[in-house]
Amino acid sequence: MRGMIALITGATSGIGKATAERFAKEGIDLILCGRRQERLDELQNAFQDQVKVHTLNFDVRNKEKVAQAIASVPSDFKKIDILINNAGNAHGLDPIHTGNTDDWDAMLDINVKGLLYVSKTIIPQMTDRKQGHIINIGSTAGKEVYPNGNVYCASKHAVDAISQGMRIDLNTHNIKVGAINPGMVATEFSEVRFKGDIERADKVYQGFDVLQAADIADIIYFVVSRPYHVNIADLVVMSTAQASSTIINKD
Ligand code: NDP
Ligand code: 8X3
Repeated sequence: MRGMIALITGATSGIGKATAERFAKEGIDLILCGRRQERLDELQNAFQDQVKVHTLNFDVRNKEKVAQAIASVPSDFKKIDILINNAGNAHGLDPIHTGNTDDWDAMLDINVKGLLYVSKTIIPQMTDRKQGHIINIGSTAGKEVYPNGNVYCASKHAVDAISQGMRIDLNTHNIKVGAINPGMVATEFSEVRFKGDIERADKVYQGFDVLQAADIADIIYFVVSRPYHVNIADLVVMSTAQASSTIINKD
């Protein structure tokens, strides 16, 4: 896959970071996006001996900044072959009647609108070339709803619908669109959800053999490395111990 270029949102942590590592190992040049500049710099230093790396610091919520950042990539990074729409998080875990409206805004603005803004900026160069691969990171929360998951689940159901819509609308443009929907993965996800309460976050992933970010990165690499006529459209991936959002075989 040497010579291909991937843009990964949310590359500073978790699934996005592990995917960047995996892609670098496979020779895929990288445009890495996130808001934490120090981490972007660390990633650039870590991978630049393996592949070409360009970093972009922007908040996916800001549509002007998204467009400016992506327009600013040097000419040798303009032909983006693979877009990994991964940036996102849950904010809060509250019943609908006591939920925090700032949390709702964050989840819908980042997970749904941010994904759309990034996609809108990148898709035209794919349709022009009649080639490209978009992978949206959904969730089991986009396939079912769990107690107190309300708006996060809604945001991931929206990602599910957007993935299907993209696949339909981009069909005649020869563009591959797929979604990968993980169950629980041990990342900074719960730390963000519980607003820095590490003890509470750690408990989410204790007592069972939870998926790691590298497990998802392996699958993402498998998906992007299929021949061009093969499109893995939709995958649900859970740890063996997990049967649904609420059924987990814990010690
Ligand atoms: P992490 O918290 O480890 O990573 C989230 C990434 O998103 C970070 O790189 C963060 O970068 C970026 N991000 C968050 N908000 C913004 C923003 N406003 N603008 C730009 N970038 C942003 O979580 P995960 O790796 O677990 O999450 C990645 C994706 O996987 C998300 O879409 C999540 O919903 C999904 N997912 C996670 C699961 C899990 O159990 N962990 C399971 C199923 C799906 P920075 O802060 O530097 O901007
Ligand atoms: C993350 C998985 O079950 O914590 O999307 O919502 S879950």
